Amino acid sequence: MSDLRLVLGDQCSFSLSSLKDIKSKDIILMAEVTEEATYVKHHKKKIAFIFSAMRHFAKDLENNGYRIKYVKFDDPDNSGSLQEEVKRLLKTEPLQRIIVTEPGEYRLLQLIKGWDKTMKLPVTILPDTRFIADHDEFKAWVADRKILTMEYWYRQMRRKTNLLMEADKPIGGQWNFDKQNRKTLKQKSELKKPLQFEPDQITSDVLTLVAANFPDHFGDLEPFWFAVTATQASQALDYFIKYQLSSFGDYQDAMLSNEPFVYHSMLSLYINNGLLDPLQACKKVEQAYLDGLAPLNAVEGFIRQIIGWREYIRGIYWYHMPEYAQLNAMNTSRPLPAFYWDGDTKMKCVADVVNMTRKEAYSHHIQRLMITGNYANLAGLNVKEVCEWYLAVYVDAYEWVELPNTLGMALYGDGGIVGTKPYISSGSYINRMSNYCKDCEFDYRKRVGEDACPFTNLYWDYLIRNEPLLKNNQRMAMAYRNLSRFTQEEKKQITTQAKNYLAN
Ligand code: FAD
Ligand code: DLZ
Ligand code: SF4
Repeated sequence: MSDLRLVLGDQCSFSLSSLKDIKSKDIILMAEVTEEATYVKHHKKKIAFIFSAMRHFAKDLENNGYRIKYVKFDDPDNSGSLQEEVKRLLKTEPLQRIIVTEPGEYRLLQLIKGWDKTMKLPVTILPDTRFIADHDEFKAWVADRKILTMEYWYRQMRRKTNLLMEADKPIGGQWNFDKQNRKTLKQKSELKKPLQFEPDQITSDVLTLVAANFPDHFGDLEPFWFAVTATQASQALDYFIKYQLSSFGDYQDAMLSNEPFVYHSMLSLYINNGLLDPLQACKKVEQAYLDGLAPLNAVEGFIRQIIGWREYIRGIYWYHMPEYAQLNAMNTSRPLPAFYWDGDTKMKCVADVVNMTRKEAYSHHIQRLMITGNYANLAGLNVKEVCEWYLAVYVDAYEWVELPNTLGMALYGDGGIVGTKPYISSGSYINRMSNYCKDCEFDYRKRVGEDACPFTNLYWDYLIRNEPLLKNNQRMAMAYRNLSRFTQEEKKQITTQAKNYLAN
């Protein structure tokens, strides 16, 4: 008897554990379903990317001789859910077992775990071996410590992968060159965009389908230029290494209006859906350093994002779910303002990030953190609504990676699991790292007054409002020392203006 091998939308990899030891009579099932496409209202480009990559991967599997059942979204018999599609296949094929690589979302894992009973068939859920560490390694690491500092996890991953190592020492004599990676970029020099691809017939069909079926989802569908095959994603990586990697480190934190990519790689979407293998990508980047094509601060910075942050974030998610998704340490409840969707705000920085997000389904890390994330935190926006926004609007977003980044890193909603203090900044730091403020109606220096920058005003208001929660945090000591220099009258003015801003 044969087995059913279910492959999910973000599992477009030949190296998948569920495809290992596959027998010629086994059937692979891939399905485009309403339930997955609408459990949050994903950006149109994200749906198109996932469907097109799925269709290309299914074709590759077929060309390699695998038996595959591919259910298109507009198949008249499509039931709309993965569970019902599995059941439908079981009606026509005598299958003895369901094999699947574990999904990246707790909700889906729970659902699949229940199939043993609902399908009356054994379900084998295999580890996702596309990550460098498995769940047990992370658990063991957590067991040894009170504070989960990413840097120490990263060092463990460096030793494990042997990336940028000389025997047991880091190349260059230090593990981390982050201090060199905060240069500002006030004007556009020769910025290149990530490598872009013309839609082929498969992608064009998907674009028509998405336009017809998801008209009320956020975002521009076209122009659509993402890689949708492993070969194209690998070309995008090579292009990044050739043209952008050398400056990646220096300008990692820099923001420029109308420039969503700066020197960022725009590879997360391919790594997360399986078109690019994270370790192989890091090895290629390491090779660029060894060949003298890129400096150590850039190469180390890039590798740290992937083997350090990416693996750490995933570890946090699985270690703390499902309780993690319910946390709201700052007790926030303010509804998400409409400008997160339409970009209609006088805050130049926020408008730029939202507009870029609408256009590209992308913004880079510092924009997600210091602009939309920082604002959400300072304004006390409802954490669930904010997390749902991030999950919907970014092409690389799956809950395992989106949730700890948003709830933990950006909102401090996990009360200090990911970060030891809230990531908050006033307009001054935004001005230092970007060119937004010079064209803004607000004045980044002012905390009160008609043109006071909302970030600057809310930064101080946040400290005042959250003093009981934060004043004993050692890492907030400097901020509270600065606040203590304000008179009661100054504090009152800040608070009054903040109330006004938030009400409007
Ligand atoms: P680069 O800057 O070129 O970095 C290289 C690679 O490192 C990325 O491709 C990515 O694979 C990895 N990486 C870097 N930082 C992180 C991180 N913090 N966590 C995990 N991987 C990282 N990343 C996602 O992949 N999906 C998300 O849904 C997501 N949501 C985020 C939400 C918030 C509020 C914040 C602050 C960050 C979020 N990130 C998310 C992390 C990071 O912003 C993106 O990985 C990055 O912007 C992707 O763009 P890039 O490929 O150009 O990255
Ligand atoms: C995000 C997404 C979308 C939009 N559509 C599908 C789909 O139609 N079929 C599918 O198998 N997966 C899809 N996905 C990805 C899943 O919702 C889910 O986020 C990941 O599989 C978690 O690892
Ligand atoms: Fe953003 Fe304030 Fe600068 Fe305007 S002045 S761009 S609101 S930080």
